[in-house]
Amino acid sequence: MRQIKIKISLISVILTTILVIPFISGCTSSSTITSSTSTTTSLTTEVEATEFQGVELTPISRQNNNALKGIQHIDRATYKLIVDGLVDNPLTLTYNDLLAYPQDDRLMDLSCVEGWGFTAKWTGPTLNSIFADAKVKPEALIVIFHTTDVPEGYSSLDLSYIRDNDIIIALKDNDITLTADRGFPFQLVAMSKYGYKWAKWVTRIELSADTSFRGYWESYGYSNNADVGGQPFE
Ligand SMILES: Nc1nc2c(c(=O)[nH]1)N[C@H]1C(S)=C(S)[C@@H](COP(=O)(O)O)O[C@H]1N2
Ligand SMILES: [Mo]
Repeated sequence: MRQIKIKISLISVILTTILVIPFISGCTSSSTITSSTSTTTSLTTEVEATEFQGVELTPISRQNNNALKGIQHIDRATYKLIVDGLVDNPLTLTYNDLLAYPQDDRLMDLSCVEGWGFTAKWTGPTLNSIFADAKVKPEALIVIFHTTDVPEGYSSLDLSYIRDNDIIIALKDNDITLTADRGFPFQLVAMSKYGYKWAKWVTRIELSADTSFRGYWESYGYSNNADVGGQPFE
């Protein structure tokens, strides 16, 4: 009789174990699924735009690429954009600082001087909003873009051109955050200027009065004005 009682309680322990353990592990795995789902969601919410303002966009997969020293890899967590030179308030901006500015959209063609081009939706802060924070001095005439591949000054544009056209720096292309090959953290959207003015991988924006400055391509004779349709060489 005693033996039977022990056997019954043993059976009930085994049964309880069989019934309860899958329930506990089921809970555990379902909460794991929930958290991994939310992580996945935050990475996949970006959907590439195919059309903007009634115009069909060039898919990113068909957008050509140009990099004179290969793709530059910039780390989002440690990235800093310096805005200095002829300013009263030099800035050091993180990637999150750039995201915190109002983000404007532009429908714009990038036309490489080599003959290819594409149409995209570009999104990011205006340089005017950043320059307002930097308090640009009245003496400033040009804006020099320093990049990781040409730190001494990749290219430049007139400050009046940037102001009058409300030029943006694009953090997104067709609603997708730029990848390294596309110029992460941003590409300058140099409206109506040849592609070589569309600086990628920018780490420093310098306000200057030195109108004799010539960027990388410009020093090889490419037009400093770089108007699309105009003379590519000076
Ligand atoms: N820092 C940097 N920016 C750059 C270049 C480069 O080599 N280095 N290439 C330029 C050229 S020639 C063109 S046509 C465009 C191409 O931009 P995409 O790669 O987004 O198409 O980037 C421009 N910006
Ligand atoms: Mo180009």
